[in-house]
Amino acid sequence: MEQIFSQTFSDELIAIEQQFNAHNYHPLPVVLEKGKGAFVWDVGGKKYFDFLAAYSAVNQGHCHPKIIDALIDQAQLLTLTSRAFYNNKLGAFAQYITSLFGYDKVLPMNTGVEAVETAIKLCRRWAYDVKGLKENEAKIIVCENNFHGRTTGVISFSTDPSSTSGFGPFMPNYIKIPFNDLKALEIALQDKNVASFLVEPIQGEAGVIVPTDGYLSQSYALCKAANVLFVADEIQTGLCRTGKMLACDFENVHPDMLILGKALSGGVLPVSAVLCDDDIMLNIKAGEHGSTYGGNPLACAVSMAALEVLQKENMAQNAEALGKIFRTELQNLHHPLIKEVRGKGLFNAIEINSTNEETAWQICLQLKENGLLAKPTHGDKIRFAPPLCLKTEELLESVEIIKKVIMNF
Ligand code: IF1
Repeated sequence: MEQIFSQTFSDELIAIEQQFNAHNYHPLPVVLEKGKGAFVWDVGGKKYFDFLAAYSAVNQGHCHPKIIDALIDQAQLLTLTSRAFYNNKLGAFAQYITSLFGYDKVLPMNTGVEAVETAIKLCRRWAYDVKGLKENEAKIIVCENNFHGRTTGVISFSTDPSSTSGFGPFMPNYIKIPFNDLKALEIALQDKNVASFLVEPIQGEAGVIVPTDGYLSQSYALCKAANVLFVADEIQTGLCRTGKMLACDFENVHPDMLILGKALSGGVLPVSAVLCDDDIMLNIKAGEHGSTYGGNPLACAVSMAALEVLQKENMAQNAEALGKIFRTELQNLHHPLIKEVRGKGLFNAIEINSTNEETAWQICLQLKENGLLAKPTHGDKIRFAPPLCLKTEELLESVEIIKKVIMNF
């Protein structure tokens, strides 16, 4: 009886959302009402392993007590002043995050794509004021199959029709090259009007595409030789997801510009940031960039707690260890349905060996029935990215669920 009630209730909630909310997503048919750590519960009280972690925004685990405490304490004091006035949290946050990542300055924003747009403006301004390029001629090199957000400016350099079709016209001066192709980068860098190279250290939306070892360090070296800024979009790969604080750390690359978002707030409210040194950051003067909520005291308090939790709970080390188990267990399955298992840390995906795009979706529906939530990306790949607080025994239980579904499919 309980099951029928909760299914009916879920259906009603889905119908209401369908009627009054835009249809810009196609969610898995599950209605969630509670999250804690690596788990979420639907309106019928059914518990699931959350293997999406809100696209890596909930690395610290759902409703982490220390982050929620920081939210509640600050929310009862001061939430937003705008940057028209100083507040007592932004300086502390800026000092904390710049010292943690090793940069002179931070420019705080809200969503990831706003930070990407901010990075683009900083690169162009640096190109004109420091590199000496002619106004409006700066170009930025990006990779095919990139995902950096959904504003019209950022989709201007997307190669994914589902991101771009019907949204033109687009911003010019982007050079698109294949990901993980140093020769293509070398050739593109011959254009003297290039300001920067914007890259995801691992391409997430494209299906967790891990580049060859050395790609990041050699790309960085090519950019330095060409006086071009190396800009890492670590919005999804950063903050312990791949087994290090930053994916760039695997190759000891210190990007000229670092873009963070998502787990920067532990999934509590949108916080993003661009970090770089003074010779880049200080070219934007007072009144030339900003946002109503950027750097608000609530976001600063939450973000400092979110960053602290990652370090104190050794989430990078945990991601590294559990990720190895995850990939080994699934690779050893040698199941014909699994074309490839790839990833780094707890940022993984399996590529489904099926001509039918529906297969990955059906597998995710079966996973849901068995208590694990994951979602396909680009048809035939299923991304597995749980919160980094997952325990070893929970990972092993999750792997058993995945194996069971694959074997019975
Ligand atoms: C959706 C994808 C993931 C990102 C990188 C910038 C942004 C994202 C590397 C923009 C955001 C989100 C957006 C969300 C789904 C999710 C996503 F599938 F879209 F591509 F994670 F892979 N750089 N990614 O991954 O950050 O403005 O969203 O805060 O749009 O459906 P945002």
